[in-house]
Amino acid sequence: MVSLRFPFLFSQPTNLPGTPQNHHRNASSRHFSATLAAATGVGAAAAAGVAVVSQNPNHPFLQNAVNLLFRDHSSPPWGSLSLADGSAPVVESKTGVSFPSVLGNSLRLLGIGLRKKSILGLKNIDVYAFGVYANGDDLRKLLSEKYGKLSATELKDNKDFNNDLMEADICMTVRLQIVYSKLSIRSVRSAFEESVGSRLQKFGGSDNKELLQRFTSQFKDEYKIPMGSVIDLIRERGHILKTTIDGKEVGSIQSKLLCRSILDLYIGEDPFDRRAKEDVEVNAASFLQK
Ligand code: DAO
Ligand code: DAO
Repeated sequence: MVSLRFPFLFSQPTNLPGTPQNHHRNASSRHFSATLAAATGVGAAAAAGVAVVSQNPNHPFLQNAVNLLFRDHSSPPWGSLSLADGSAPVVESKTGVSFPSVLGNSLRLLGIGLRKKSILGLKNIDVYAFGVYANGDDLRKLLSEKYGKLSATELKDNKDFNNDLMEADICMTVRLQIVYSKLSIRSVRSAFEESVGSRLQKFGGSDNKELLQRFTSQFKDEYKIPMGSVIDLIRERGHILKTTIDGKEVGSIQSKLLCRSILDLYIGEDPFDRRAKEDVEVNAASFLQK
């Protein structure tokens, strides 16, 4: 039994892609879910797919995932749609934060999620919503030879595929949109010493304090990151991690280990939001079959 969830919601068409403070807390939204019994074959999948698609014809991720289910069979009755057709921004359901489906022309939104933080084990706060983007041409060029023949179901939870997504020289961006109103630079530093620091140690082995120090020293004490701030963590070609805050570059570091460690927070073994990771895998897989 394979369960695919689609936790995405649709913003209003008035959202401007790339607008930094595009929170739509009152956006009407629905939560869709489709459970597809792979073992029972195309019939069940078609029934589930039609039911969900008919509720929301503009859902880019959903269309894409449904297309994937049919790729080895006949086209679905409502016609073939691809991620490229879905240009509507996608809204994270709990926070109402909106993500453009395309960033800078070439980066496609693959999944969105929420970063929470537990405070003294007492309460969980929502810190930021995030969207994971990748360049579709890079995905195809670098991964289709190895994985192009596998279905989305086979690629979901496939460790090699997941590792290659994080390690290959694919342009990717993780966009963070802050939803917590009391974020201090001090708490940000200590949070990423813990989150990024543990990954640097895991993948780098030896002492990586210097790299973490270089990363955190980009973020000066005087920076403010109020609610609504947009931070882009951009992996450029050559494993360069460039960081921007509200569109302004704050620093750039060339390190494959750092890029890999940052991506691991979102699509690695123990991600902040498991659903986001699954959606990224399924949607990344869809690029390999085009
Ligand atoms: O106010 O003590 C508090 C809670 C602070 C939580 C900080 C979590 C920071 C997560 C990293 C944010 C990166 C932009
Ligand atoms: O959520 O634990 C985490 C790690 C987030 C890593 C990204 C940090 C970028 C922080 C920019 C802060 C600007 C002052």
